[in-house]
Amino acid sequence: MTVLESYGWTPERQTGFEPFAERGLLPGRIVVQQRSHARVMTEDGEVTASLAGKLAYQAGDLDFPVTGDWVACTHHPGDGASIQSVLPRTGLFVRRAAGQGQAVQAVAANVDLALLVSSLNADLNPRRLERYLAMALESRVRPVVVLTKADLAEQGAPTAVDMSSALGGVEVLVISARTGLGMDALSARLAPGLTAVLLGSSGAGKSTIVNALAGEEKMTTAAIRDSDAHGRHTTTHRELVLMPSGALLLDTPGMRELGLWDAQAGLTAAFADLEAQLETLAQNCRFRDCRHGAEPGCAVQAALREGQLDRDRWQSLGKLRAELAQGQGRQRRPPPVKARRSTSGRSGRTGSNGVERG
Ligand SMILES: Nc1nc2c(ncn2[C@@H]2O[C@H](COP(=O)(O)OP(=O)(O)OP(=O)(O)O)[C@@H](O)[C@H]2O)c(=O)[nH]1
Ligand SMILES: [Mg+2]
Ligand SMILES: [Zn+2]
Repeated sequence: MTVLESYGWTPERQTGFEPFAERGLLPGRIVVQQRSHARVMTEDGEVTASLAGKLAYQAGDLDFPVTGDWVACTHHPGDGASIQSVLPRTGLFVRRAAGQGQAVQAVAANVDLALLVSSLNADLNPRRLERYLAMALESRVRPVVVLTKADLAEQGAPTAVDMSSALGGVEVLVISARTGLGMDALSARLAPGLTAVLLGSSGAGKSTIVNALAGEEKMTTAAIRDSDAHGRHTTTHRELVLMPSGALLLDTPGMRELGLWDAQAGLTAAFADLEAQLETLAQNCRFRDCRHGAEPGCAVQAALREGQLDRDRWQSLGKLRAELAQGQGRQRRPPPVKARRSTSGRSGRTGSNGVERG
């Protein structure tokens, strides 16, 4: 197997590359992208490449090369390498740029699987996982939730089954990179040539997973703070690492602010079961345009009271929807879930319009 093949190069990619090869360019895969240059794996080994001026100038946010991208470069030994073009992508993980409203950023390219990593210690937060899940689904990258540090889990910590049902049925693995628990099950998801991006908050244990699967210290790791169990933002760049098994892991820094961009599609998929339940319940609200707030005869509120509807998930769906509506510059709708069979337009009042069912 050639170096490039071990990084996921395929005969299809080789065919698509012909026009570039005719121009004397070399294919390569970005293993680390920094501001002005990148480390690129080529058939000649790893080279440091600058970005061709026209590319840097022409590129919109999403076209800009990122870790995991396949690129066409010039390479003149002694003269350095220069990235001329980004080759077509088979999967792009995106997020909204921190604090910038709507700007969308590419996180990682040519990704097949997203490992959403969360620690089973004090920092476990299903609501945050829901956001990563919405991102993965919007990016059309298959998610697997990885709950790590099982050796530190206290009694009563959620099981894989609990967590999976809290997250609408997504696959959940429980592991410990320290004791090796569950690492075989994780390895089994990582076929040779497959690229998996690791996402999760700082200190969750992403780089430790890379090192455990690599069998050596590829990435620097650091202890979390005692005071609040938060990480120290140890990993500062995104890096693609080839595992001895042949899989590729793309380690990322814990995100400071997890923005949602136009995640409507992802959101819908992450909450599909809840949406279906709400739709059915809403048929039984007294008012057809019930906003499921303080209206009398609201079936949604009744289901919440009786515990048939998960209040945490219902609230987090509402928050995510509000955030999305705001991010898209749309009018913010105050209630978490709007009525499906509203008959009248918006009246400006906050309650229902008082349209009782006939
Ligand atoms: N006990 C235990 N500790 C772990 C486990 N996995 C990671 N840790 C520890 O958790 C701390 C943070 O791990 P990192 O791998 O650096 O976390 P990270 O997610 O890469 O963090 P950033 O790079 O800051 O985003 C380190 O002290 C690890 O040794 C585990 O399975 N069990
Ligand atoms: Mg790290
Ligand atoms: Zn209602």
